[in-house]
Formats: sequence, structure tokens, C-alpha cells
Amino acid sequence: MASVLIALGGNVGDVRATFRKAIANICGMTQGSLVARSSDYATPPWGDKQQPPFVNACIEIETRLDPHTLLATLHKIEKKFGRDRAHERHWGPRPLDLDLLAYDDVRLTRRELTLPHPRLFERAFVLVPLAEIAPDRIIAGRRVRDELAKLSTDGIERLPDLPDPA
Ligand code: A4P
Ligand code: MG
Repeated sequence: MASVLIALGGNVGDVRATFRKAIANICGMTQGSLVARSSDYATPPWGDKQQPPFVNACIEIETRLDPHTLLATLHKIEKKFGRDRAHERHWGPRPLDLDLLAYDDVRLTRRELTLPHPRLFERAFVLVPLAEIAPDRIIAGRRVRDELAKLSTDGIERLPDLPDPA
């Protein structure tokens, strides 16, 4: 089994409800098990600032899928929740973005899949939720909590837990 870290983001629609359903889909479609799930965080938009705030979260799963099959599965789930890559702008609004942050200690540098995620350490909206579930994880020789300490977390707010669905 591989230990996999996945970042979730979105700023269109009921993102928290989307996350809940998407996480169930991720586990189901990867025959994976959920090891940890962070809280949801409201985060100011990064990159393209002319768009609504995002909700971000991170999960850890265990799966037997190889990295490429796993990414293809994540893309299917993004599409199922309304993501339309053909009509969106880079770093622009989207209902669901699933990024593969790390897959065990695998390192890959391909356009379609780079591991660990190449922009992981630049982004407080990824490291804040990641540090909640894996503060001592070493990724590419860097400890998550130490990398988070280097970034500004201004404007990032932990959202209260939602009640369990009836
Ligand atoms: N790709 C390569 N490596 C990976 C990987 N490790 N995980 C390829 C996922 N995908 C990977 O990704 C573009 C291509 O990268 C994919 O086809 C895949 O094969 P994408 O998710 O379609 O591109 P993107 O999302 O536009 O770009 P990028 O750099 O992933 O940026 P983000 O961060 O995902 O951009 N602000 C806040 N606060 N919170 C956010 O979640 N998100 C974005 C979106 C912008 N600003 C944000 C947030
Ligand atoms: Mg992305």
C-alpha cells in the first residue's frame, strides 16, 4: 500500500459538500482507505486574485493504485463534480481541484505528473491543512511544519466542522 497525500481546493458552488462527496469517491474509486482528513479552510485566492475565496483541505489515503492511474482517477472525479478544463483559466475559479502532493517517497518529473507536487512548498493554502494531518512528514527532504513556518498564513481561517450528514 502506498501512502498518498492529496490536496483539495475549490471556489465554485457548495465546495464543502463537494469535498465530502469527492472524498467518498476518492476512497471508492481508488479502492483506498482514508487515513486522515484535515479541517476545511477558507483561503484567499492565490495566483489570480480576481476570484472568490477558496476552500482547501488535505487528505491522506492508502491505495494500491500506481501514481498515473491514481491521477487519472482524480481527474475523473474533478470532472464528475463539474470541472471543465477546456473552459477554465489557469489558476482560475473551479468547483474542484485535486492535486497529488506526494506518493510515498516517489520522485517523478514529467509534465503530466511531477512528484512531489512542484508548487507544494510555495502555498500556505496547501501547507496549513497538510500540517494539521502530517506536520512531521518529510517530503523531498523538507519537513511540512518547517516549510509552513516560512510562509504567511494571513487570511487563512479554519472552518468549523460540519455536522455529520443525516
Ligand atoms: N500535474 C503534474 N503534476 C501533478 C500533480 N502532482 N498533481 C499536471 C496534479 N496534477 C499534476 O493541473 C495541470 C496539469 O498538471 C494536469 O493536467 C496534471 O497532469 P491542473 O490542476 O489542471 O492545473 P491548475 O490547477 O490550473 O494549476 P496548478 O499549478 O495545479 O495550480 P492550482 O493551485 O491547482 O491552481 N488559491 C487558493 N487559495 N486555493 C486554491 O486551491 N487553486 C488554484 C488553482 C489557484 N489559486 C488558489 C487555489
Ligand atoms: Mg491543480
